[in-house]
Amino acid sequence: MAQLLAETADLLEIGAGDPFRIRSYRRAAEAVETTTIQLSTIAGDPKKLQEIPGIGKGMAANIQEIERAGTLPLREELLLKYKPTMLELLRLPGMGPKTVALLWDALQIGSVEELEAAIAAGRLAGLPRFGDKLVEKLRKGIEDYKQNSGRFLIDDAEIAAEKLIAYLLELPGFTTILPAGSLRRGRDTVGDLDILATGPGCAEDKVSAAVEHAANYPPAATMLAKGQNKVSFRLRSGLQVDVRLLPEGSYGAALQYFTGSKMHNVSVRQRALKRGYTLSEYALARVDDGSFVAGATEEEIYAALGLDWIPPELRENNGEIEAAEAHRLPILIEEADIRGDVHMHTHATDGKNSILEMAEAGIARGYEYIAITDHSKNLAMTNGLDDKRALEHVKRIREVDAELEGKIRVFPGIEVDILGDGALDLSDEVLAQMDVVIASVHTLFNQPEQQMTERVLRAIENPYVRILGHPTGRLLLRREPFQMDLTAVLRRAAVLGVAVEHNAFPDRLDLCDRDLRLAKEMGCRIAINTDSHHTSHLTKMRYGIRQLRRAWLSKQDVLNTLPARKFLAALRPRPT
Ligand code: DGT
Ligand code: CA
Ligand code: CA
Ligand code: ZN
Repeated sequence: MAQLLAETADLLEIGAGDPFRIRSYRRAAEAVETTTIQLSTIAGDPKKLQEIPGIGKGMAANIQEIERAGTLPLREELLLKYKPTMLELLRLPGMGPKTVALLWDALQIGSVEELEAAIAAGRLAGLPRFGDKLVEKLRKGIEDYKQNSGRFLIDDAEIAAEKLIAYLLELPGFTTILPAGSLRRGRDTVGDLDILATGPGCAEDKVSAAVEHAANYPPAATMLAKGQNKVSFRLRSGLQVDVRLLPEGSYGAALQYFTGSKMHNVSVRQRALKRGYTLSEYALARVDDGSFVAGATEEEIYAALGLDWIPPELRENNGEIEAAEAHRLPILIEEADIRGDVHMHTHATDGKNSILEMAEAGIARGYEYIAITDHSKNLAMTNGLDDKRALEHVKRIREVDAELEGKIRVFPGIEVDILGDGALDLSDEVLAQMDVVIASVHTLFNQPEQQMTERVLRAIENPYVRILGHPTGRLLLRREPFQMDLTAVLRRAAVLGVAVEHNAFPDRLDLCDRDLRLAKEMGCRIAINTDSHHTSHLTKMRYGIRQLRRAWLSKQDVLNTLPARKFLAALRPRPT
């Protein structure tokens, strides 16, 4: 819903529509995005809808229309006026509705392909505002976009999977339905969904009813294939889904096969062959007489091959098979091990909630501590804090901490900007008042590698910096990591005792799994944070946990599994 409303605002803006109207769509999109109320439960009640701040009478009607028809007539109308592909132009970095409007008015460019062709032909050169730099940025952006298109963020994929699974379970006869593939392995982005279902209703003589039920999934926008025990379709978002219905006896074999990764499966199959077995998506069987060995569960298949069961996050052919054989698989970190979240924002800057609300959300999750780390003034569009406001904020945080009487500890902190030359955005005297100083790059992402490396190295030399925030600056599917010698930065961070962050927000997820392994090898301390801008964001911790698990990390590798006092003591010591 939020996306449809935001897209409508974009399309109105491309058409230079009434600014008030545009703003009301944007506000509504934001309201829908952040409300904790499940809109489908109150969609029939315009009064209740209008109680949500940001939703007026007109927007309530729009929400009802979306709930009823799955889209918004105004959006469809505007798309017809331009081109349905217009919206994908907006996903390019540096592209806003005004630029899209300009390209459309001057050159009738309405898709990424057309823009690419126009750049290649040099047709942008004559346009006002399109200097060499911007054109080069767009060219690079198209390259990234094409590389990433067709993949989806892990939270979007998970939500789509959960909805589909809830729908499938409405038909009696299923006992287990799980996502396999990259989603089960916890990869940071997902290409398509592989959903595996089993139960008495999937037995050979009953499966056709289950296939029909799956094929009737209302959000399925395009049917791609309907077979005997398989249905494939595409959702409106473009995400492809393969649903497979399996008899109970081969569910484990199918789950193992479709979880992958391909390279893991190749190694496991070779191992099976060496032991006189064949492994397929149906069963583990003897080569000589084809007799059945195992198939109902993954555990019995791995056991028959002399292996401990391997957590899906490790199945990347990275040494997990050898470790499983030697009974040396790590005990991977779990979400329940996390005792605090130390990167989050409040409405003092660009967050949506108060200090107390964030603390209460932390209590609700069973945390022992949080840190409030708002932005600094360099990020003017977030209303970032200057020295004076930062000190006032510390005072308020301490007051809330005291009011809560130990129900949760609320540490004063800051996410201070690393300026272009590596200096920090706030004075040392102010940083000295904070328990958790996170230093992050938020601007000037395009510096050459050496300059960026020196910039970040200089920043972490500041003795008050305790955590390096989202260390690569990537935005999944939108922005590549900036150029930096990460190894050099991690090496120095380890020496200084500066912890590196894993940012659990699903469009960041940096350090990535590979870099987390590197950080551990270099002896770095690691903290995992959600970077929440809303109380509801604290739950995003789980996406980051998946990445830590993919990096083979255990509880003791991560600082914020420690109790409050030990956590503070494990951070880089304050200068004396
Ligand atoms: P994705 O969808 O690109 O994010 O990545 P996956 O890993 O979900 O890949 P997908 O959907 O193509 O296939 C799901 C799993 O099925 C894959 O991880 C392993 C298994 N699989 C698919 N095709 C093959 C194949 O040709 N050979 C083998 N050994 N396994 C395959
Ligand atoms: Ca997949
Ligand atoms: Ca697939
Ligand atoms: Zn940040």
